[in-house]
Amino acid sequence: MADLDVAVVGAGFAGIYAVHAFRSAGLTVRAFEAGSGVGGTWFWNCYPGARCDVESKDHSYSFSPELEQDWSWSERYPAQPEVLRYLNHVADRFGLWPDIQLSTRVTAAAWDAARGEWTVTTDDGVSRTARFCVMATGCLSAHQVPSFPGLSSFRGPWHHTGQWPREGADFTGQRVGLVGTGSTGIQVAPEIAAVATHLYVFQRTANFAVPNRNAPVDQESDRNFKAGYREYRQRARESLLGVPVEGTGRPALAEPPAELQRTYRERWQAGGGLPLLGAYTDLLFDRAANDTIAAFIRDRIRETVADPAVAELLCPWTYPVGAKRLCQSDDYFAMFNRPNVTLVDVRSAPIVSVTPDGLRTAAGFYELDALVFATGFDAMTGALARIDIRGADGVPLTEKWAAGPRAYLGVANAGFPNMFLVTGPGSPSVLSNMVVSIEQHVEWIRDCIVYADGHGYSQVAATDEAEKAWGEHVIEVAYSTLFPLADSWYVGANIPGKVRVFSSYLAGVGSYRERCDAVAAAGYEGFTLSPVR
Ligand code: N01
Repeated sequence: MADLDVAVVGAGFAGIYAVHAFRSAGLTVRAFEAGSGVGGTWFWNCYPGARCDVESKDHSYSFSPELEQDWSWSERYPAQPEVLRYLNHVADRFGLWPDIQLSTRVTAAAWDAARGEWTVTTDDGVSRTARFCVMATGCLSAHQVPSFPGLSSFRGPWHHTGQWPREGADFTGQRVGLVGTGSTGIQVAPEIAAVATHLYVFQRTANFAVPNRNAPVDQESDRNFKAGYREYRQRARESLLGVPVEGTGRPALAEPPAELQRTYRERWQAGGGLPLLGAYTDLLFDRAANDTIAAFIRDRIRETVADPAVAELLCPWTYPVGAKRLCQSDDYFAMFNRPNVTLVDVRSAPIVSVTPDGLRTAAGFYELDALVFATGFDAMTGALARIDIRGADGVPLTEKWAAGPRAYLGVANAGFPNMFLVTGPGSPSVLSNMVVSIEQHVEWIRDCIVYADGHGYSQVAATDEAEKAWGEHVIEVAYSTLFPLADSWYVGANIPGKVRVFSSYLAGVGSYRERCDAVAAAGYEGFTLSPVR
């Protein structure tokens, strides 16, 4: 008999809820977490300025109406320490700690066909068996440091934002180089600039960013909002992106120019990326429509940045707005008006090497005391690829995914029976409100296991045909949008040599949920369920 009903890998938003949900269904469960605390992405990304770009009322669990009512967020967009406090509170409140094993990295997971169970091995050298294995490993948890020649010779400290030192890093009085200007770089830069003698921002691709208009949450509006929280959550579940967004319902290209500008301005003033991207029905589908919002944002950059040459360099031109994650910051562009900040274009003159004293580009040398890499992640597949996962006949997952990741509904892999992925490739995942998607997946997986147990099945395995058809559908939907036009981590373009595959399902969390529910209602269509031998 297996040690556990379910082994869960990871204890971020997904793993924490998985422990609660599976346990509540009467299953024995243990989550293995590499970090010394829970939180996943919110544990590791403790760099200064780390903040969620989804509002706190959305970036929170909906499974417990009591939790939802009792917890009050202090800010519209929660900062990393507050999200971490929230997740620790959830673990306390639901008594999850006995079933979460911290500081334990899962190194391997192997399917034992004869016994019909997974053997999960951890870095303490211990192996446990489990009937089911649930990968709650996160989409953005394998950080990526570029292989610049000479990095090991650098005399000062260097940090990747995704592995930030828990004791913090003090840049007071230092010359700091920051590589990377995605969501993370844009958040950390103003914090470093506020204390450093000088900050050099090494930019390869300019990024669109919109204001947060972050503000404290006042108690009265919090009370009023919470009175309708259940209905709001339902709308979120049925929505496109897992956040209810009020659009105009009209295409931008049919809008009179003055009205278009008025709408963009209003939404820019209110803050947040989703209200802008959701303003018109064609913004993510038609390049000409998208150009209208791109031009609007470039104008705001020019308006904010005093030096016209710097402003031009900060203006993105090479991809549609939203096709890379739309960044959010209240102070990134204005930061370039500080005398102690220099923008360095490493598109025209790439980084050549790191020396003991600084960083060399094709055009010059920058003397530095510290280096910060906000260079992103091996997204979607990286965390799984770093575990030796072997399915039926010992086939490694990395081999199966050599031509790109595939998973039926983004939740199960053909050839890997009784293994489930939370927000895996082929599900809405990173192009949705992650917490909405996590809850939906965890509940669907729980129900599937309960169904199998209740009907005398010991094995649940996605079929090749179902997985293939789903993969084709995901790609077809993606290519009806503008998303594939960017060299983004959404397609794996940020990792040298990675196969380029668009791996998020873009038809919306509402219709995706319907599809998953229909699969379940049809007795898990697309899966083979095998009886207990
Ligand atoms: O990573 P990224 P991130 N030389 O991959 C540059 C979520 N998130 O950590 O664009 C020079 O987006 C790279 O340049 P380029 C969110 O979903 C959320 O910022 O490839 N530069 C790019 O500028 C987000 O999308 C929040 O040309 C190099 C940057 O590094 C995701 O995490 C906050 C380079 C990497 O950008 C990832 O964001 C933070 C090289 N060799 C993150 N290699 C919020 O909730 C890479 N770059 C707000």
